[in-house]
Amino acid sequence: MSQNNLNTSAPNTWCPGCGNFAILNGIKKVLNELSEEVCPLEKFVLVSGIGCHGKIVDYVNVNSFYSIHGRSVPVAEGIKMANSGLKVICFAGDGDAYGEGLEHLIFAAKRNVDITVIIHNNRLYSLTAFQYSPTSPLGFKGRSTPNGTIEPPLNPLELMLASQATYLARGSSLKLDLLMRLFREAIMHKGFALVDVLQVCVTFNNLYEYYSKHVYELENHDPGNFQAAFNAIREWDYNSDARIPLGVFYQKEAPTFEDKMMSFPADIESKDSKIKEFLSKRM
Ligand SMILES: Cc1ncc(C[n+]2csc(CCOP(=O)(O)OP(=O)(O)O)c2C)c(N)n1
Ligand code: SF4
Repeated sequence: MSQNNLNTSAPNTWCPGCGNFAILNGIKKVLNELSEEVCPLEKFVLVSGIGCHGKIVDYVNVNSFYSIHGRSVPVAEGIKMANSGLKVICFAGDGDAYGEGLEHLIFAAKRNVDITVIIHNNRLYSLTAFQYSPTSPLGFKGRSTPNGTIEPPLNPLELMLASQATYLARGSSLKLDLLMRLFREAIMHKGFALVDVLQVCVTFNNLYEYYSKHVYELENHDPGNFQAAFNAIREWDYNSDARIPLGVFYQKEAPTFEDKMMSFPADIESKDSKIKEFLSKRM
């Protein structure tokens, strides 16, 4: 079967050399493969927030929803709730998901909603032209912090592990093969999956050389081991000069929010008489 190039007629406005191109090319290849092996393209829905990253949904010829800044995760959750047969992939920026939309991310992970979240983590607000984000390193000089930030960065994977996410990985826009493997695995994972992609913004925060020197692929790591995942995630805190591990940190099987929703009516019925008794005493 010939591969659909999934191109659209929308002119691409990303800067030449932007790491978003690796994410775009990777997801198009993975969607093509999965549409041949797993489910047809019309079963996929892409959701994005607002930011440079958000434009990705304009460039992939698959059903999509352009949501608002910080709200792509709840929109993705809603789509999945309304039609659990769909495979929902959510693209968000670090400002988008780790800043304004952080509480949505935490609760989606805690619920284990069966969606895939791909973070274009360029470690700043790029569309609004160069402000610091939750993952910017300490001392980051941008337009809103000309003298450098005075707060340390958030380690989002550590927070996601504590929030009970069931698939956690880190990729890099410099390593396309690994990125595609992580996208494929995350989409196939049953439950909440997050891939944090170190996406180079060549215009405002060109970390190409830095990442080239520091990233390495995890080896002999057991993603089923929570403590090992925690240690590997803590190896680099988004600030230090430590080596930066890439790959799957954590994966576990757990019932999804949708599975539990399906069993909800039966449970509530069995508790119905107790609820009525409780209410009758208080009325
Ligand atoms: C509700 C809302 N809040 C804030 C904004 C302004 N805004 C648009 S994009 C953006 C930051 C984008 O940064 P990020 O999410 O990291 O994406 P990037 O542009 O770096 O891909 C902000 C603050 C908005 N459009 N809507
Ligand atoms: S400003 Fe940065 S993130 Fe936005 S398109 Fe240009 S290189 Fe990419």
